[in-house]
Amino acid sequence: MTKMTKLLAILVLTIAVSVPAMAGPPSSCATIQRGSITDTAGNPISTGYDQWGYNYQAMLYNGLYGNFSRPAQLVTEGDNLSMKWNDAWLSNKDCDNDGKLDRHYGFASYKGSGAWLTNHMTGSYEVDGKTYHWSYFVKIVAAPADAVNVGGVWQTAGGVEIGPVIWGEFAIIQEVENDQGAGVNGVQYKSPASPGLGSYKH
Ligand SMILES: [Ca+2]
Repeated sequence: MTKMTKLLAILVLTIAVSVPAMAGPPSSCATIQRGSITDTAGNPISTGYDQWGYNYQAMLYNGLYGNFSRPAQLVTEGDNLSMKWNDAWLSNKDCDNDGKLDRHYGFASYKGSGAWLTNHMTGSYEVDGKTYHWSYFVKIVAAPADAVNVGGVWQTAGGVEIGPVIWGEFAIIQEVENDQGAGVNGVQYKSPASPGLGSYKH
């Protein structure tokens, strides 16, 4: 055994031993697999895609735009919507034991939580018998704890534009739009501070 191999083996062992004692989600966190977590209507959430298009375990939505609000009567046609989000936006665990998936766990509100969400919409429309396709992609992040809302635009503590305010505590940091019929193509907005989803934790 070379010195390096031995060192690596010791490192692996140290990590294996120390992980259970390290800080992390409490062991009492309920999981989707256990079946005790419910949606807002009180129905149990399960793993895999549900009838609306949510996969809460994988933190994904792939369905019709008209179904993202989980309507009682499913929409069967219309524009498509894909969403992705991170743990801070909507966790796949219930660690505060209220029977619901956690939002901004460990933080009083979304602001400063590092939460992010992406939406990708696609659709088509007809004008004079011709079909046009369009798509819209947007990245949304929770504003950092020290961000300031200046006239409807979040700014960093240093005064750099993060992006337009949306839903109170959030900022739009990137928009990409394509619409053949309207002649719209490509990046429509890119945050001067950063278009990176993981850039706004603090
Ligand atoms: Ca919860």
